[in-house]
Amino acid sequence: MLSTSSILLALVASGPIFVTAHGVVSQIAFGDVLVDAWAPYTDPYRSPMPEKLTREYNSNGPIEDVTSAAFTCNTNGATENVPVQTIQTGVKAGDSMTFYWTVWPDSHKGPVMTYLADCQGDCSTFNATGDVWFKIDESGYSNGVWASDTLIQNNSSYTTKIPTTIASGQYLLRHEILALHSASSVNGAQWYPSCNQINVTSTGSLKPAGVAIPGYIKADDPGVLINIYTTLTNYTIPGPAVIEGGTSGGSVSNSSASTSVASGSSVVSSGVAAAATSSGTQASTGQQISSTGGATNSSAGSTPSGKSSCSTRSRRHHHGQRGIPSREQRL
Ligand SMILES: [Cu+2]
Repeated sequence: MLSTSSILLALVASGPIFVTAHGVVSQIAFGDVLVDAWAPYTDPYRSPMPEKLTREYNSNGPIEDVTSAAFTCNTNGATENVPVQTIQTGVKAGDSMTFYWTVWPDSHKGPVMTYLADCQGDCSTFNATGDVWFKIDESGYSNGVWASDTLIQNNSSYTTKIPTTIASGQYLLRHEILALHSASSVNGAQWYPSCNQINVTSTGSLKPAGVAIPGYIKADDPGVLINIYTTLTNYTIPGPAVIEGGTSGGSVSNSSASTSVASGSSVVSSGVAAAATSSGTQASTGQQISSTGGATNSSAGSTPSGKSSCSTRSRRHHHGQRGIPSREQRL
């Protein structure tokens, strides 16, 4: 009893620290199907290790070198961007797609971007190098509000959709927040990408031209090397233009925003139960979203994956005392 109380007290006491940590996408809703994304601080230690639709990565910390292999799909130790062998989650083009981030720190202001890469067949054998990435959604800065601010207001979530213009097939889905709080020096901008293997059903036929990630984006691009603490008249979102049929601002800035938030709450609520009971087979079919509702911002951060992503490891990393070799040392 005493130890349980101590743990609870410790959790309560460390609450504010969670808010200052980095973040990850913990769950994704494709239409009415909710799937758990990779949880870097719990999934590697589960037995058997769950297989998710997300390509594995080992930290909720940022990527800061835009020339690094880790810039593609986040960092995973010696080998980055390792394909998931079996999981491709089915997605219908045009359905809503909501990324649930763990509690996102208010200080980490910046744009939100979403890309696809055509796996040219099976994503489990696709390495995603070369000019393969095209952008399907972006949201930057307008009227003093960053996309990250809006994300926080929307229960730490971001809603967009797969364009109906693209052809059916397997794609790698790359969603990221770029945090600009330290971006006034080169490689100070912090990228938080992750990649998910999905199988898209669409009536479209578009095969958009792509760019390389890493490669296309430079450390001194105007939207990357920037002091956001001055008065900004405009902001140039990094990367290529959004493709035909893609979206700007997701659906968070139009009339569907309130719907997204409302359904988002219930998704998170059911997600707690889903995460607690799933054992690695959930990603292929997903969990049906219940309509029980009642979740809040704080409950979003208290899902198992949300809690674990705000570990002391990340806080140490945040202050530059990373205990693992740098990407430069590893490459
Ligand atoms: Cu951070």
